[in-house]
Amino acid sequence: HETGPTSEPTSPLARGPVISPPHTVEGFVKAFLHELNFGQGVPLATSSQTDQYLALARTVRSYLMARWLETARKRRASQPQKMVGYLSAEYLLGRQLDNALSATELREVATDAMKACGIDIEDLRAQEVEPGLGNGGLGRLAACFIDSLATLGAPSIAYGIRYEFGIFRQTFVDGRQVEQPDAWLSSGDPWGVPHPELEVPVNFGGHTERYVGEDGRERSRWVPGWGVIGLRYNYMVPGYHNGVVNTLRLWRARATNAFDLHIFNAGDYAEAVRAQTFAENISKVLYPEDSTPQGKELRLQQQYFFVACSIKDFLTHTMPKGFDVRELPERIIFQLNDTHPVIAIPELMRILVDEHDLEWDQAWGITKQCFAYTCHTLLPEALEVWPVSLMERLLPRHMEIIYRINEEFLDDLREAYPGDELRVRRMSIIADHPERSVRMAHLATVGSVKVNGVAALHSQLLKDKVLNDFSELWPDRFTNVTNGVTPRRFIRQSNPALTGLITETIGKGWVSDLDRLAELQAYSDDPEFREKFRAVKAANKERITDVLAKRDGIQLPQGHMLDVMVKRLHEYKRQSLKMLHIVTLYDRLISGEVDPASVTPRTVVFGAKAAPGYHMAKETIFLINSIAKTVNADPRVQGRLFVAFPPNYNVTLAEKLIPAADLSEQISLAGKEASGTGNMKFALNGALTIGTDDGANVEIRELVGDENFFLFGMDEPAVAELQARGYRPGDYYESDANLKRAIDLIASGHFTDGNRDAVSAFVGDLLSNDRFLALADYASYLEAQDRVEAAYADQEEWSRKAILNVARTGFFSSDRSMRDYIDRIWHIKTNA
Ligand code: F58
Repeated sequence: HETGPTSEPTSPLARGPVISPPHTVEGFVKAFLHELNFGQGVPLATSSQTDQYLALARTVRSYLMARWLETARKRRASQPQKMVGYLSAEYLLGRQLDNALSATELREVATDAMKACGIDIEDLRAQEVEPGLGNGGLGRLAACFIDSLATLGAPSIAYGIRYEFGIFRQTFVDGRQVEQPDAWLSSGDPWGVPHPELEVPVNFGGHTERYVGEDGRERSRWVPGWGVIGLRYNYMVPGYHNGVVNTLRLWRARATNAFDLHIFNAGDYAEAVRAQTFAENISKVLYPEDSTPQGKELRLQQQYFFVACSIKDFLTHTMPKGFDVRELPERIIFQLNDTHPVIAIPELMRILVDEHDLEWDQAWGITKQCFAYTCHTLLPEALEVWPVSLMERLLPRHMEIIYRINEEFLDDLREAYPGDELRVRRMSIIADHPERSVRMAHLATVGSVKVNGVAALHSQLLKDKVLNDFSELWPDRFTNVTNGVTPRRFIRQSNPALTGLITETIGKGWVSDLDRLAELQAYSDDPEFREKFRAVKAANKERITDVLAKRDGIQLPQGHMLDVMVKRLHEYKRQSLKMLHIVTLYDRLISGEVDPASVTPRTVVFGAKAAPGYHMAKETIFLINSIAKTVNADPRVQGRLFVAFPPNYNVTLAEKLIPAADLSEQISLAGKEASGTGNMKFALNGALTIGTDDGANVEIRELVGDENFFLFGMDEPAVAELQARGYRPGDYYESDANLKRAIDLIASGHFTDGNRDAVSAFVGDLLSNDRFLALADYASYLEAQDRVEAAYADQEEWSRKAILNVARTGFFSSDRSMRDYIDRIWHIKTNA
């Protein structure tokens, strides 16, 4: 597909450019009706909205496809050229239609074309089910990055897994989370282009055997036990207004024919079908764990499956036939999105040594240059390890290769640090305790040109703590690339009102050059601009009010400050701290301690999914829902405090919610949130942040200025010091009257219909454990929230701060992140 035909085409048609359907209403209507009639097989008159949506999506796809083919043709013509291969187990894409329409400048044409067919395009837009092929920040980051790579015209290809079921759909039953399967493919996959004819075999299991090669050298060979087939699905990734369309290639697993045939011939039909299911399970479902990966065998199968398909695909389809693998470092750099694809390192070694007959040293020299690794965490329990026993059973040849990589690495270490056996053991790729296992982060670090963290503080802590031994050995290998978000989706598409205001003020170049937002600074003192800016916020609040009413039957009160905390539910993110704040606000109102007329009316919106097996997180969800129910029903706080927790927070909801927010909650314990990317989206949409000195909050505050950010809580060194001293949450409870009242009110069963048992586990943990020090930061948080309230009372000043947040956060464009990777890690050339 990327590689051309082997002989010169004879027909003149084969030499001409690809013909796109015309960019006119008429042309679009024609293409649409063609898809509807001959693709869906229905006439317009009797077509359903699903038919119409699918035909519309396929029509837009055909425009993309023309550009995709053209992009590929140009790339072929400019070879050899170094590319980046982005390897990620997750892509949290969000809906595709809007993005494709605006990238290709087809929005008006498509809207008018639908109108000509008697269809409101808005109705069709609502039909799209977002592909939720990711858990949270890491998956959404990958989606932002591929958008930016296309917009920068970077020669790149992204690889991942086409999960049949993405992140679960969250529902609440009696306030408790219940997970439903996300059957995103059930009404078709109009954006995917399948290529079932291009099968990639992937092997597993079996054993290795030694043999002597023709050259007299002793070698190892893998005799696999079983295998599956990888099927290719291409998704098009359009750049913004630049004609480039890149590829996201997702793999689906299918049983091998040979496997089936063998069993069919043995006459066991049922067993053959079972084998099929077994193979297809590999791409069946996204693991819904966030932050703490589960060491499940199927997960390792998924990882190897997509990595093996991707490397094979790159070598055989993207590289020209007969190219010399010794040139690989000049042709590709694979970016490892966390440790999930790290098995790619021994896989490339296996291909070079076993299949291309390279000497070990030469193969290792090449392999080390072909990878770079991004770490997304600081939680020690989140660093992936795989039991050696499992690795040996599933990937015996890879285990051998890992052993040899480790052996040579440890030899080097003993030379560099004679006598320091403790250090050698700490750094080893193989851990001995509590179980012999492979430390994937160590393997990644040893096998990569660069290792990066995702925000300045995080990268520093990686060097100083998590991978300290490695950074001492190889200081130049470590670097930082601060995360970013795509302004196309998270401003232009999600906030058309703000987009209009910015464009009428500074022109439209900012969408692909976000630093230009700085030009808005001059307007922060302009009363007229402030007025318009407030009108944008008000309109976005109206919009989210409509969305939540329709989507969930939630009636948001009007005229409130909108205080939003949306992210995965995790103890380190401290939704519990936010809860304590709400209880305190509520308590102040019902106790008569404050005059209701004097407090700023506030609506708190939560959005959060908990990993299905994460008990404490699920208890927290139940408690938030319980508090919401009680608070919202209490006439004493009506019009002053409201709590909303719409279920199933996803990209589609984020796009409506974030632009409406006044206050962005980024309250993780310092040193635990690697970066955060929601924090960037809120600031860019004119919300002020209340946050700790953590992750990218640090950089946001530096850029927007202390006076435009509500900082609270301990910083990382203070946290470390307190933990070293011995943290005792009970002390804070005893000594802080506000805190005691809030916790006592929860413990009394006030929010759970008098049921104390329903909250005892949560309260017990808070008082005796509180792993993420929520109680220690409570007083400081409360004080910061009081500052927020005072600031919000002065709407002119608040507007100024909000405008400055927008104007000063252009740095957080994922275009800038991608340029950082390109310049400092990948060293590739862009052609746009
Ligand atoms: C997130 N990690 C970080 N992991 O928590 C966040 O601070 C950062 O902004 C973001 O990455 C992007 O760099 C994250 O989302 C996961 O979801 C993994 C999924 C697979 C299991 C382990 C966690």
